[in-house]
Amino acid sequence: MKTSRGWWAFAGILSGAVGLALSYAAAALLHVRESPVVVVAEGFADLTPGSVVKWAIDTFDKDDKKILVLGIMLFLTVTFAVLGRLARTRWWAAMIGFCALAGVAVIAVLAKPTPSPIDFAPIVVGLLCWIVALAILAEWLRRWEMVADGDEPAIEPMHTRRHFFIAAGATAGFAAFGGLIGRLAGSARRRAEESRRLLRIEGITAPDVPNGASFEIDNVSLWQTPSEDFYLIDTAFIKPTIEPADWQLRIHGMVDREITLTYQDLVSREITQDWITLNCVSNEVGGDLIGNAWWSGVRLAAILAEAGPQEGADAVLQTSEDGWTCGTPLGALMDDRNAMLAVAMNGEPLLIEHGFPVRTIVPGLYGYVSATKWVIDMEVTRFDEIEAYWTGKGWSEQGPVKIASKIEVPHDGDEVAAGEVVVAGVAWFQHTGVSAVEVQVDGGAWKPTELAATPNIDTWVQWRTTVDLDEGDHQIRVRATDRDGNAQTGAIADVLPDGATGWHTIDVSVNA
Ligand SMILES: Nc1nc2c(c(=O)[nH]1)N[C@H]1C(S)=C(S)[C@@H](COP(=O)(O)O)O[C@H]1N2
Ligand SMILES: [Mo]
Repeated sequence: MKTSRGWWAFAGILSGAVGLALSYAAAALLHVRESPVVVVAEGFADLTPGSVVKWAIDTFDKDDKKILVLGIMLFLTVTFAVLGRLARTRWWAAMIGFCALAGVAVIAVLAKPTPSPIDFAPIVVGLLCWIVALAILAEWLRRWEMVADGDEPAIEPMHTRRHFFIAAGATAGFAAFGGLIGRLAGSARRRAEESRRLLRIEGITAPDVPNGASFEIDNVSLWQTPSEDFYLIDTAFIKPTIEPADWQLRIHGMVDREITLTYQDLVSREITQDWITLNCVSNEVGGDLIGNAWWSGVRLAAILAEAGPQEGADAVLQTSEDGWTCGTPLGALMDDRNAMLAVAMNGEPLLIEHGFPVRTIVPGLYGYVSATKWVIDMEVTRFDEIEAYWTGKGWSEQGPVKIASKIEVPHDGDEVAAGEVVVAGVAWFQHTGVSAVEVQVDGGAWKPTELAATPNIDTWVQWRTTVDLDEGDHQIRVRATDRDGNAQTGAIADVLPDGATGWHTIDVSVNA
């Protein structure tokens, strides 16, 4: 009995299918906007002459994209069959084939406007699945052939054949499973995106950058960080997709009255809005893990007061839908600062990545102890009774922000022309405020800079000055002083356990 070439082609197609299905699932779960096949289809469409595209649109109407994807799938099916047959005698050729297909997807992703590393993950998943699946199936096919050729009479022929079919069935099962996961995850995301798009929240106004807050200097951070550019930090491998209608927040623990809020309950309360700068405790001196936005939401002080915290409570353990936790000082949530359950950022409902539909924002605290995205539970408690996600990993229990400043113009390592050089950047000390920013050249005297306006003490402030630099290498440093008159320390501290300190220092070479 001979195994037909057909079974090798079949193994190739099955391996191809499982790789495609799992890459599709990976794309949906990781919220990569499109699966590799769709990215390739789009890249293909971009490269196609306009007249052909127009013909396709006219001929196939709205189905033109589907037909393109279908065409690619057909091409892939044939290619997988060929690669499967090749694998019988020339394993390496099949591997080169898989890598070439993955390479096309990589090129298509690179051609997109803003590819991020995560966009390549589905391709890697697909390629690995192709190789592993074909290796397993090929192994059983080879044994089957050996038995058929009578090389190894010790093995029962039916037995090895059965093994091949079991492996093939499992591969097909994985492919179906991947397809299903991809569909489900993708549709949950699409539904959440859709409800976010349709959401209208009463009382939310569009941001309006305060007069004089921005010096409009190129390469200095925009005073208002666009939501799409706002830094992202979370432990959620799969971002929660919560529909507002399904969202609830339970406030319980050391309270007189437990409260459960629905989304409707929340947004029918009085809306508070303000400019607030949020930063990460992991931000290195001079780093980018900081952003400033117009946040809209409902003040937590009033809600917590209704719940009635009991004597002795000093903390609120917040939990997100994905199980992340943080411990926030009860005082910071109840004093006069604008600690809120935010529903909008920059005048639009929160982006899913930034906590849709509801997250916490507390001016003056690092994100890791306060800014819970996808928040669903608040337990009023005591610090000595809780351990939160990061405090269990060596980070400090309390995370008040530290005063900081950075130089954004010139950039570290820049070459500039001798003479008057503009030096500018931002400084921040949320909920205390910055009163002065000074720069120092080559360790000389500290020189004051001009500060832009700020609407409150919770935002960053832009600063600028000019320094006179002559030819050669120079070092520029910056330090801020807070509104209580305390200057930022030059002592260097690591981000662990409670935030970096030290003066941001840059080197420039000045040309004649
Ligand atoms: N659910 C959840 N919320 C979270 C986190 C997280 O890992 N999970 N990380 C926190 C940290 S460390 C920071 S700095 C801020 C960042 O918020 P952003 O991603 O919207 O900029 O979110 C906070 N909220
Ligand atoms: Mo953070």
